[in-house]
Amino acid sequence: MNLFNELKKGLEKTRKGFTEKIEQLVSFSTKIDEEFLEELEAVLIYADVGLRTTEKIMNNVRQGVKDKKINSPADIKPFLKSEISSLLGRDLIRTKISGLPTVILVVGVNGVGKTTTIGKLGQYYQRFGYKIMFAAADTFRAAAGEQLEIWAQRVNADIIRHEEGSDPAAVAYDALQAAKSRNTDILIIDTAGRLHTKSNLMEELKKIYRIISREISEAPHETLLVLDATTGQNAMNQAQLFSQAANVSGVVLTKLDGTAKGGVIVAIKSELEIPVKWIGIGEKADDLRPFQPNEFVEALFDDK
Ligand SMILES: Nc1nc2c(ncn2[C@@H]2O[C@H](COP(=O)(O)OP(=O)(O)O)[C@@H](O)[C@H]2O)c(=O)[nH]1
Ligand SMILES: [Mg+2]
Repeated sequence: MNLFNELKKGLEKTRKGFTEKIEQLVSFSTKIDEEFLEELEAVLIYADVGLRTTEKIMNNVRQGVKDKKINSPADIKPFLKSEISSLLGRDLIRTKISGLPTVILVVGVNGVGKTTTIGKLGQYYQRFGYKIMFAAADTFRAAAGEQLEIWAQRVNADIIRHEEGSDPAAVAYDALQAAKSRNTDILIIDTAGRLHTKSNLMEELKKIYRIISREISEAPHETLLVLDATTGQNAMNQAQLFSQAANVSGVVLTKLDGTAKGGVIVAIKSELEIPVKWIGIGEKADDLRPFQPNEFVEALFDDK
């Protein structure tokens, strides 16, 4: 299967819950009336496009009807496609790999897919011949370190790991020293995400952040916030929370394959000031993609 079809497959649930619902609505409607517009709004909300963004889109749809850009239900799909396309923007935003090492800090609550994403990032960058190191700064669960260790072996990355329960900032510090002395290109730091100790977690992240930028002033070059697409609007709240503790520079939206609520990506892009940089569409090493808005919209709306 080629990359585009794999992406389409990863978005299958959202295609069913969103694109196909729009197609059904269109095929059962003869004209655009208030009832049609209400049902369209419900489809957007169900797909977790978010209240504010849905309102914005619906205002444009109503305006489009007024301006006669939308004349029949059949005009809705192409109109929505171009609306969503313009909300998502066009640019692929890559992490610049420069300086030895480029430091990527990965944050987010438990279970969203941080460690898996780090493994997948390792797989992605390894293909370009970069020397990669992981730092297991989630020291709260032994399993987290073991999981990262397995990924490190699989993608041929170095790993710095301390005992369970040790200071995460110390792991980050050691990893930075090791990465500098071993000429590592990319150092990716895993962190813990226990939300029940919210303020501690945020303090801990700030401390890790301080240590990193003390050792390398431009670092972390990237702070990726991992959000689980299946949690829909909850992901939006997490984004707000984490932005306060760390200078989040990009979002990784995982588990798009497991949800019909993939519309959350539109809400993230249009309501937060943080770009989506990667999307996760499965559990395997290759199931992480740089987020390309154009390709995403094509895959979402493709009717073949
Ligand atoms: N289906 C699917 N599962 C994922 C994806 N990313 C991560 N997972 C799964 O989510 C679970 C939690 O991932 P983990 O990396 O341990 O989360 P962490 O606690 O944030 O480090 C694991 O079972 C992963 O395989 C994804 O894009 N799609
Ligand atoms: Mg983890």
